[in-house]
Amino acid sequence: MKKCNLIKSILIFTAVLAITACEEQEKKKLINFPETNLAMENMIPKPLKIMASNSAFGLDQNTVIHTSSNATGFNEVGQYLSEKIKWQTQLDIAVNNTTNTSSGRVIFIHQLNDSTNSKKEAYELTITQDSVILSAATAEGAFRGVQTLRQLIPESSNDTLSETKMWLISSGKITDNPNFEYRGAMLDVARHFFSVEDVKKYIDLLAYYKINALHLHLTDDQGWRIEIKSWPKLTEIGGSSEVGGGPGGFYTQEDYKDLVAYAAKQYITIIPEVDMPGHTNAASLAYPFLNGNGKKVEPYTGIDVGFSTFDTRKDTVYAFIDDVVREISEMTPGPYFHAGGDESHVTKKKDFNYFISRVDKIVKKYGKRMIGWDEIVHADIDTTAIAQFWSNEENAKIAVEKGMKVILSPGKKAYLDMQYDTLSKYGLHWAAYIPVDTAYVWTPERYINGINKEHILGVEAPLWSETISTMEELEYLAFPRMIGYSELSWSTEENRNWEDYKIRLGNQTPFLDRMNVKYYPSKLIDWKKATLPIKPRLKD
Ligand code: TNX
Repeated sequence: MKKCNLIKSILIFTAVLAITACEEQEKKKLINFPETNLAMENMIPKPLKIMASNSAFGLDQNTVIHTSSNATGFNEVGQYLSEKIKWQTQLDIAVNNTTNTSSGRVIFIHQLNDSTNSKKEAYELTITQDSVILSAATAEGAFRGVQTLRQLIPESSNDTLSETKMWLISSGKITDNPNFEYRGAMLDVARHFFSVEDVKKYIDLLAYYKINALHLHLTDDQGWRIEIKSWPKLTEIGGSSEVGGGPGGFYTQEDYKDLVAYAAKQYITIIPEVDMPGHTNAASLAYPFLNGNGKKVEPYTGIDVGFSTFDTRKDTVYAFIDDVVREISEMTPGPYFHAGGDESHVTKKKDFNYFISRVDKIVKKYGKRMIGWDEIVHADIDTTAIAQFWSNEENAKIAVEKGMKVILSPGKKAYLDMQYDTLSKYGLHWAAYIPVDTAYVWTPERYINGINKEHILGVEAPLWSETISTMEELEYLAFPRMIGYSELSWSTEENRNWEDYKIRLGNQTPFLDRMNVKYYPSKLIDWKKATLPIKPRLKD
């Protein structure tokens, strides 16, 4: 019996020794982590606060993801992170797997039960040697935090640290919250049509940079791109043309719902735009009673603007608009409906204002808040409507005087369809040439005298498509400038700095290349072609 006890004790002692030795070895490995600096990582947009603790979390095949149970949407955010980690590193990381007994390191996506925290996109990321804790009050906040975490995973693993591949994530703490609640991109699918697949790729790219609104310019003189069941000729006739005479195209209602749902999974709100009373040639071609310019309606495939208008004095026109707004609103969970209102050069001023105020009421009837290009401010509209400033500063000031909020899309700074310079392959230059630095170096909070942060809902970068018809051409104009607009709308003024930004931008190449993005390789940026694994800094 005694002998038996002795053997038992020896065995336990040996086991303890073995475990301690293992732990020592593990610790040694940790000690040998290279010194990191979280504050120097290539995050875009730059987070609000970063505190580096100079060590690292080793992401490897034993890492697991846990999410708060019963927290709406958190499990999905965990699954999304796992998919993205797999896509980048090939690691299969289990999410909320209760049968997994491995003692690997943990990424915990945790819901903060702080009812006083009204910042729905805020998050905190605490990275230590043993764990990554991502805390947020909402799944949306967690999703934004996941983008930051993705940006911290290095391109290559560090194989010298352990037998298994390990991706070292710099340690420290990030506290983050957006500067502006609206951070948008606009895509013109009317001048040239872009497929559901193309738009989904754009959404994936936008989500990585924490953009939360995608405004789709669905109708214009050259094409009508959204199926309206009660007015089928809109797409049968109006959908079959585009700039330059190509075949056009349109989204069925199923396509549109698919896009809305795809964007919603990445916490991006789709904002549908039906541009009116101008920019309506395609609609009037399908239903000539809508036309108000007194001319015979012909198909239009050029790029002039300002020649078309709805007839603003016919009740049947408003009955038509009622159907269009109703059908689109029913498929759009987001709070906004964009009614256009730009460049209605052949609509009399008083007719224009009458039109906009009637459309505002229709939009409200279907539970949406109207957004319109800055010309709408002259109409008698509710102050909950939003003016999208693009060219006329006086209009933006009137909006603010009326108590309306403003979205900033200055043509000279934020138009993605402006050429980079005289050599640019695509784009226009009526507002300006916009090189990559000009696109970034401006201050939304002080762009228009008297319009301050409190008046600004956010920033949006429109991409008009007169000169582009393929995804490659879209990418050439949108990237890298769109990445700068993400920082201009998410990060605070103190955290924005061109010299610092351009280095981080140059380091986006692994991601952009992996996404197969044909960005414009501006000479202002030192594009990093390959990232080498970090060399461990051995202490002994
Ligand atoms: C102006 S910006 C327009 C669009 C054109 C764009 C081309 C605005 C509200 N209207 O119709 O596509 O310029 O840059």
